Amino acid sequence: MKMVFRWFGEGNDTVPLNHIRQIPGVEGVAWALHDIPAGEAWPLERMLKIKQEAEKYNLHIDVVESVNIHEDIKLGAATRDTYIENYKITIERLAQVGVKVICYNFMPVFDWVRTNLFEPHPDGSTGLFYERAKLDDMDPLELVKQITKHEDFTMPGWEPERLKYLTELFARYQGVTEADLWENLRYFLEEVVPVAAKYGITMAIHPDDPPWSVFGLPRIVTNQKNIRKILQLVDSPANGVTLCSGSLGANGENDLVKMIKEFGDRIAFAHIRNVKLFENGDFIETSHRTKDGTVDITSIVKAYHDMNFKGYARPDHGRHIWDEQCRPGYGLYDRALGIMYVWGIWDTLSQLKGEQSCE
Ligand code: CS2
Ligand code: MN
Repeated sequence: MKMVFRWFGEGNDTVPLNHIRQIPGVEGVAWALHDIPAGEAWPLERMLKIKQEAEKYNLHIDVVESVNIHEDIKLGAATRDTYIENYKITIERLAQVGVKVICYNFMPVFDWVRTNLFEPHPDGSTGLFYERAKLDDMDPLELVKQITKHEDFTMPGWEPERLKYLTELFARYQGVTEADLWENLRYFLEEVVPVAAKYGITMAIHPDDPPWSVFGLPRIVTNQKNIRKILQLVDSPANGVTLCSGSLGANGENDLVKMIKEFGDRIAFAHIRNVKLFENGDFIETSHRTKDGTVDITSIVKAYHDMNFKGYARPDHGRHIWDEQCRPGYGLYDRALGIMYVWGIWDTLSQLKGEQSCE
């Protein structure tokens, strides 16, 4: 398992690279050019600059999260081919700087959705929270206002350029069904997966967060059956998955251990996070520790260990603890604790098996 840490880039992240490299066992950063609008080709010079910065701290840049997909591709609009061509150019350039995995998602309009970024836990820390009844009653524009009211940071997936045309976008999604979204994903994958394969890159789709429809928009990366179907749409090792235990775990019916066993080597990137589910359908992000949430992180790490997982992994969101000034979900402290929890399980299992290292 190759541990990485999500990093938003110089000047755009409160966590500096020299701190990231001090987290035990972290070898690289999961990065992106967050200011480039979806649909544009990423410039090579910018990629080279990130590589140079990371390498100063002995960190690799093998994993990109995310190269976002233009809405016209998800909508299957006539203009999609231009954006797909740009995506292919980005893949080719990313390969030139040594990237191995591209994480992306296929959620219409929004990326992850929560109703409160600072919901208190009993111990005084806070976590990202989803209140089902509140969301069901909410106008999407109101939610955008709430998520973006903290002007000192942009939240990934809630970039201003994406939100500018929200009303228009919602109108365009009227009548777009799950079947349409499947068809548009198939079209996209048939175009880009052969290019990724040619350049030794794996495309790794991230599950929808939460894994159900919000605001009436279709969502399809939601469960084992659908992920199986996605991997079969283009049956190539270059068509992989980012298995996010936090996103999928928000639906108590998703069995992550079963998914790890089934998808095996097609998991290019493991996101490890715990969430606590409530009976009314609400959930809150917790520490990584198994007993703090509903997701059995211990068994998940064991399943990766049992299959001798060689892919990349990262802690997913963390809580907001110790008054850290940071982007909610993306502080240093709780994510670093999460990494140590994962290594604790991993190394113990290795030792029980008579292995030496934490590779
Ligand atoms: C999520 C997403 O995993 C996460 O941190 O909050 O923002 C994720 O990065 C994207 O959906 C991947 O494309
Ligand atoms: Mn994730």
